[in-house]
Amino acid sequence: MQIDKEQFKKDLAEQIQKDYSQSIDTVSTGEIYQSLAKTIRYYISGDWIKCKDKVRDNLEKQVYYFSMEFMIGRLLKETLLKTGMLEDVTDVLKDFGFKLEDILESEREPGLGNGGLGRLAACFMDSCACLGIPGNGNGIRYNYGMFEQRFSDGNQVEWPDDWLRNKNPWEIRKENRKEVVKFGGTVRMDANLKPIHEGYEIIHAVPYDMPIIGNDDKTINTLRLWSAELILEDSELNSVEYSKLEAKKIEIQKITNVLYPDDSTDEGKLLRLKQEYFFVSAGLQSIMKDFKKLKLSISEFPNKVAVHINDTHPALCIPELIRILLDEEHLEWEEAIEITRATMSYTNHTIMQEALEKWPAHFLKNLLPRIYMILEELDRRFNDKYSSSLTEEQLRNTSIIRDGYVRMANLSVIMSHSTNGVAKLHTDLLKTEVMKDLNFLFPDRFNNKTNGISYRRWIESCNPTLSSLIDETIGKEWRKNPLELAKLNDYKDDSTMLDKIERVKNINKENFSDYMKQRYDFDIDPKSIYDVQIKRFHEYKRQFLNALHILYLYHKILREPDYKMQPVTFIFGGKAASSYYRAKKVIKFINSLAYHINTDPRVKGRIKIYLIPNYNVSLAERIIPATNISEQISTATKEASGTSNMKFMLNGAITLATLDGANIEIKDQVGDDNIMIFGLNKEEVLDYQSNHNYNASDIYQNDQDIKMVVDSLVNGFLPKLGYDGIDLYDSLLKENDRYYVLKDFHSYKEASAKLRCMYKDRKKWNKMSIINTANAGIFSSDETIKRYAKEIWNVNGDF
Ligand code: GL4
Repeated sequence: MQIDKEQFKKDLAEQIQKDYSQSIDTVSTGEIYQSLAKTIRYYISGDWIKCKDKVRDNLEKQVYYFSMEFMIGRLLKETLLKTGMLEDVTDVLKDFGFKLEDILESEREPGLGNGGLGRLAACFMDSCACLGIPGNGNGIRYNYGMFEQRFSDGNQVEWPDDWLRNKNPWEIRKENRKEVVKFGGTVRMDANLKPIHEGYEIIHAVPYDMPIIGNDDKTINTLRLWSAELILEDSELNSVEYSKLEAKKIEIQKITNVLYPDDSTDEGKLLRLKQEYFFVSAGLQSIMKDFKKLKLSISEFPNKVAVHINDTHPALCIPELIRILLDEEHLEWEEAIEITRATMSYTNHTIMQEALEKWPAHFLKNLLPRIYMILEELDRRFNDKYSSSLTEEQLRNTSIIRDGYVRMANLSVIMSHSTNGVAKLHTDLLKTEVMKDLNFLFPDRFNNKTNGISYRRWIESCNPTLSSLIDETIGKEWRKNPLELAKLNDYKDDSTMLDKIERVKNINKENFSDYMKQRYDFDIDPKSIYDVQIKRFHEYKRQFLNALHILYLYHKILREPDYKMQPVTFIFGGKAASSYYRAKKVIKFINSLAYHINTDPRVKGRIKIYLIPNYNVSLAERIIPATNISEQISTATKEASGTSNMKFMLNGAITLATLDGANIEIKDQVGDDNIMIFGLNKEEVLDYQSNHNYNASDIYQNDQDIKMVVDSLVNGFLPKLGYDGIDLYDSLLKENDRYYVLKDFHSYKEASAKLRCMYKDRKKWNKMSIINTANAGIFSSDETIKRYAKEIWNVNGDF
């Protein structure tokens, strides 16, 4: 977008005056950020309106991506880049005496997600807009996002993330588009067998819309987040006593107050279910209203609307759409089912049993009686249709309601036209293990869509130095078509280019080290190898294995004071769920280890270890460009895909990985020589699991190195760890090491040593690095979204 700098200056100053009744030289950077964002939002609003009009007037099919999480990250820089306003706005700010960097830093990151699943949703929204696909997000506007993580005595402490304290300048509250969501009550059938829902409580859902900007200045889609609010002028409130209003308001707002209510109690679980229905119902009602304005036959609905269910959290989309079609549009069951199935598609993001959602039937019956009736009918129809062709066991595995639970994954597969996994291995496991009976019934519905990442954020925005080097080398075409990065393969033996690659990495490492010093007073040596594991803390992701190995190196250095090794800084980042006891013990372990290693003069800087507090998207953007070694070490079969693995690869890090998730596809891209693989593979893990022939104690008893590190969890070797090592010790020996940490220990140790040794030959390392970047094009979320659009959503377009 071409802007007139003088006009922009005036508009910005005026916005500041409106917002703060102050002149520009008296406001803070945080205040400038707010007014700047609003000015930019105003500048793009014309295109936003045009885009909505175009979609409506041309009766284009729209995609609605329903997700409980959208981890969008900071928006200012990305918006400036995509609109082409970055340089002009930097100049304008300079004229006013401000540095863009400071303003960018004052943006609070919306923490509306938890990990990969939420970040994927954000990358997908970005890709839809950039490809010109009318794709809208539908989610929840949580008052408090993912908690802010701090450490106290090495333990994780959770602080509320009050991200809306200074308001979100990108959003627009649309009270006139509010919807009513009904909870509770009873349902009876009238004389014509039509359901009458009575005695329910109503909650108003108010949408807040944010623009999702494409990079051609034209497509601007909408991320719509719903908030539960008390609307004061409504007649329903006549029945509420004035003195009780405040309490009522708090009660209502609770629904969208926090991401992940504590689900260790029934009350917390119920709140989560309420959240799920709340945004699903509001979203679908508003979609139906827009559709009806088109004045088409209802049978056209699936031709104009695709609803995507991001994991099962929004699976209530299915009975909710059926409810609308039956009760409000008065269709027959068969047609309602057909339309619903043709509209819905579902992505499964995990095979971890504990994450496959099951709701106690009585929760649904009480909270959503009409929805529960629909679920019962769907289950009855399914059983009627398939009971003769399935064994009792197959029927048990596939039914929607069984043993007093509603199984959301089965509902999603049975009632949608497409179910996809997120990496080849993951899809394969869904088809052959976790959902094999559903796959037997509906083989055509299962498909793979390997995840992807947005290149705008994960290289262009976060790694400008590497991006410019790539521009210089192969031209700028890769920014439009990331597959063009393959041209870098031609430079893998070009020593000038390899030197440049190294220089870029070193600059990024220095920048990162400076930032860490300034923000946390960490002393990171930019000459050391940056070996990084950033992700949620979970046993299957095995930060524990990484930490045990560091403990091993520590012992080795103490035992052999002159042991020579390439200095390494081990960097961790990630949060543990607040109720996940063991993951929190791993955090404590890493922090204790960091304390001892970083303060022990005998180590002489050979190894250092840092756990960066409050890992989030903005931190990832700083760490990833600076990383040499990317740790992707989950137990094979457990990580559905991973996406940070792709971000690291793109930025030239070398992956140290198990054969899990998308690591396998990364290996296929770069070849065996440019990735370091270790550990058990899928077959070996499945074999241990089915034959129960794994014995962790045997390994421990018969291996001196392993015994030494495991014992140091509990023998006082790390005084800071205190008694907190006991649970971790037990996880290995009492619980027989469910994630095969001990089994993989040696191959991990050797793989890690080999990589460090390879780093000595910098030319070879830089070559591996460039090969990684060159072959990362396939993991662009644009490529992934093109496949979703064509193969799942049936959206046409010239992409
Ligand atoms: C996850 C997977 O754990 C992760 O491997 C995957 O990359 C991501 C996006 O598909 O989805 N599943 C859940 S649940 N959370 C995730 O991050």
